[in-house]
Amino acid sequence: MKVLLLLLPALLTVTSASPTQGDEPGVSVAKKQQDINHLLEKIYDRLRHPELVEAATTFDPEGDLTMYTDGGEAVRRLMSEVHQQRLLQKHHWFSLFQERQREEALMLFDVLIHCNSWRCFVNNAAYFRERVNEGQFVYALYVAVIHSDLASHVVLPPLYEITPHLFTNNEIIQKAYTAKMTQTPGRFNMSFTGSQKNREQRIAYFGEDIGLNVHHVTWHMDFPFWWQDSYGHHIDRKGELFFWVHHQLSARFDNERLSNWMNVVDELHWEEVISEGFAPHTIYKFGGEFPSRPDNIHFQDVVGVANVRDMIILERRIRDAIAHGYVIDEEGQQIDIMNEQGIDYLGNIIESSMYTTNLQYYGSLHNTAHIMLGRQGDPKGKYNLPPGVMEHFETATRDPSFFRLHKYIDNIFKEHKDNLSPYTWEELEFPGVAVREIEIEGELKTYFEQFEFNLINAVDRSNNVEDVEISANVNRLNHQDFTYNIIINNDNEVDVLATIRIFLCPRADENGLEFTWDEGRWHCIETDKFWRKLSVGENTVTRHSTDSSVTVPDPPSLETLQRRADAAVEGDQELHLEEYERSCGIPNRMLLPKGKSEGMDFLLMVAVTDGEMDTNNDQLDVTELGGTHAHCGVRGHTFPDRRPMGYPLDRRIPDKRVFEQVTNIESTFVKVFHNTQH
Ligand SMILES: [Cu+2]
Repeated sequence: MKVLLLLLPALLTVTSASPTQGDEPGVSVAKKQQDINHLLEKIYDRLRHPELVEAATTFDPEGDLTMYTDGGEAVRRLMSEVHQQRLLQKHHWFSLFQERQREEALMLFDVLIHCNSWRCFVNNAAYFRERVNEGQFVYALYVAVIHSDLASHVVLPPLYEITPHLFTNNEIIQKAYTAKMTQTPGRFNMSFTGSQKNREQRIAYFGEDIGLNVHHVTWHMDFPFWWQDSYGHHIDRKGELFFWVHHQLSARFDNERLSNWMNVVDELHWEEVISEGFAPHTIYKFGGEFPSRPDNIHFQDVVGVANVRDMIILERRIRDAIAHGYVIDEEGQQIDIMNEQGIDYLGNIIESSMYTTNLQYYGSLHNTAHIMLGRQGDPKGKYNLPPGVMEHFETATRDPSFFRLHKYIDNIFKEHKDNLSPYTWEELEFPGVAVREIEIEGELKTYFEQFEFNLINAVDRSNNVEDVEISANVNRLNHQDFTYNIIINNDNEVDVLATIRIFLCPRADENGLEFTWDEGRWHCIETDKFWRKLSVGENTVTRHSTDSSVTVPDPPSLETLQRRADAAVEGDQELHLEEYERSCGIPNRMLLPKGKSEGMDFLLMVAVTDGEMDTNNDQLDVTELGGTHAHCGVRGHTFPDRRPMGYPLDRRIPDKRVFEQVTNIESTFVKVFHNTQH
């Protein structure tokens, strides 16, 4: 990502030797990176690194309460649970959707987020790594690194290497154990679940992509549903982002389906059968196999979670609010949602997050639906099965029912968006600005490639059996890099700041029937959004596909992070990991949908809108705000784009002429080719 060189000057000075703001001097980012690497190595085993072992044995979390910004309140709570032995044991599965398990993980997060020095952070992490459940530890540490200022610039290793069980299948795990026990290095080909008899198998490469899974789980760590502002800051437009990110995931899934001659996915119905079953072929590190679900089962009440009828009632209350145009808060006051903020209220209510206006009344439709779907294999708990794939953000998108659920949720949001009045000419235009030409340099071409990732953390460590090299090979979607060249005229007498929004929209359904503008706009993929200053006269705006603000590059492996951090600590080289700081974002290689070998038709839309009006930051034309702001915002800041997410395609388009009349929105037809011979 070349543009990252233009990042805020502060980032450029980050080297192995530089202290970070607000922390004790002398602790470099490289040292912090090293600590995190060691903390996450072989998480099912005891700590090995001498410094951390020392911390885990001699550190007293309650020894000096001045090291916490909350006076030690959080640490006292957690320690009292430790002393009373109330915490979930180690060597047990962990699910964030289990209330008590989540509470415990958050107790640890609460301790880490209230540390006022790195020493406090790392000592507590080491101490509790040896005392709390491994899944809870990993979750708390990841979320704390993401949200704590102390850990800024630290890169989290890809989760598929830290908890590989949640990203690969049991066949591979078994092979990994055999390789280790027989001391035979192995590189195993990992195939997607299911067989070719299953139509859904055609798009398994999407839901089972390990990079997409990392994006999904990290997004939910950046924007946790349990977040409260007392942790230190308010998360801007969290509800709206919940809508937008999942809407985009649904749109991407539908585009993959269309690329494979399948229809767009149908929504889930509480009173109809769940047509697609799912056999996850995935195993917990501790707790056995993930439960399967046969085809065409009727939804059953889940003991201790919810009845199907409760879900229908929650849905009705929400749809009623949308029809009324207002939601109600806990005091019974009405909050108008017939405006740009309405979607944020609805997102918070539907997910639901702690920002919901009324948890008691609107409940938690999305989160509860995840648990309901996860338990359909054992709804009464008769067989004591562990949670299903839908109960982990790491594994949820594997199950086709994930996309049915999210189409259902998305349609509720659409009902609200469709109630708002369509954008007028005035709301769309950018006076004096005209898009003259949109050209793509390079072909839009996708292909599958092999990717290898390390499985060493999947197997136990033993004093008697040496580790051998073990890795998995997966097929994953990629595309050739390309460049947009956009010619834009600025007929104003002054330079203007422009927001450039790029969307890729499918043109026809699986039968080749062309979508109307109003149908098609809901399936558009946001491929980029950025800011540029337009000089008076003609401007050629060049933008590379690798710079997209919806995507992230492939993360470095834990081994690379270790090598780089070690070298930086020893002073041999600088760390320079800035471009990997965020793992929230669609993998760049998945920017384009697969397309077809003979070429699949898309409409590429470029909307150039007034940057002065729709941004929160006047530096936007020279900074990239950490890369992935379009789906992931900017950590600790307001969302940089003031317009509704998805603008200008988020509202009904009853008359396409309004889009044709404005000069600042133009589109062109493109084809996406899939190369099977790569
Ligand atoms: Cu999600």
